[in-house]
Amino acid sequence: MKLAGWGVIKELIEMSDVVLELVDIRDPLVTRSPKLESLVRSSSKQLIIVLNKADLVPRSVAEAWRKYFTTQGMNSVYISARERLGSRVLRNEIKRIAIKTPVVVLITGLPKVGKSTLINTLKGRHSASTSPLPGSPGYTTKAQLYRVGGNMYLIDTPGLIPPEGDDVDLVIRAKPIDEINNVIAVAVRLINKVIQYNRNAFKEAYGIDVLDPEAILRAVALKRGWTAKGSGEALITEAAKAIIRDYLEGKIVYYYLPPAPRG
Ligand SMILES: Nc1nc2c(ncn2[C@@H]2O[C@H](COP(=O)(O)OP(=O)(O)OP(=O)(O)O)[C@@H](O)[C@H]2O)c(=O)[nH]1
Ligand SMILES: [Mg+2]
Repeated sequence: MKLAGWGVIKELIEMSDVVLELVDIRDPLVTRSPKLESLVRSSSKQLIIVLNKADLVPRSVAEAWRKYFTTQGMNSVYISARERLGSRVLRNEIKRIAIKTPVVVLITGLPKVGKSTLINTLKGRHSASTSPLPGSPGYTTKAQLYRVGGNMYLIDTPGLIPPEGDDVDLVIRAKPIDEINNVIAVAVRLINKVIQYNRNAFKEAYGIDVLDPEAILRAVALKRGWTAKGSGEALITEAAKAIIRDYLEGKIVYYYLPPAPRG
């Protein structure tokens, strides 16, 4: 995993007409990027907040988040890239706000929000890679465009947003799991965050019916047979990594409702 940084994102934004900001619907407020949003605004391109992984939450919650963002004057849709749900709504929203045709679409988002999955969903089986659109500003860059519909092109390179912030969700997205420092402490933070919103999350994911983070780590290790030879002690470092991986892959579920509108 190489984090390309903001320079590349800026170039990609310049090539595009509509920018999709993918966020994880389990925690949209933490996985959105105010910095990306202000870059898009100042480049006068259009932005859609795409709430991905909507298969993990009740529809009413997905609706509440969509409303929350639209009330704030932002375009927003919810989808499940993995389950291929909502892509028609997304395409229609892109067409609705596009100020030119053909429209060039860029997918951006933090690591593991589902960018590659969405690119594949939109490409479908039939789309072919095309050379850069003649006359488009991206003509000189290396990025390829995929034709994903009559008048719609998708840039093949996602804009990878570097995670910046202290929330544990951002900490685990910032590095490959094997390079995370104090991985047990990080997993404990993650477990506590998840439990705060869903006391049953680890019961649902692993059938483990305890709430103490270290007990959860031990139980996951024992369940998977990860014990030290000789002592038989649970290898909780391995369990910590597994929980982080499972969280990023969407196997651990929680959600919360958007804040009430002010005023
Ligand atoms: N439940 C659920 N999981 C999803 C969805 N979309 C993607 N995922 C999972 O999320 C994980 C990350 O998806 P990717 O498409 O690789 O995400 P990415 O943004 O391309 O990640 P990087 O390339 O590492 O930045 C994978 O395990 C996917 O299966 C979705 O709609 N629902
Ligand atoms: Mg990817």
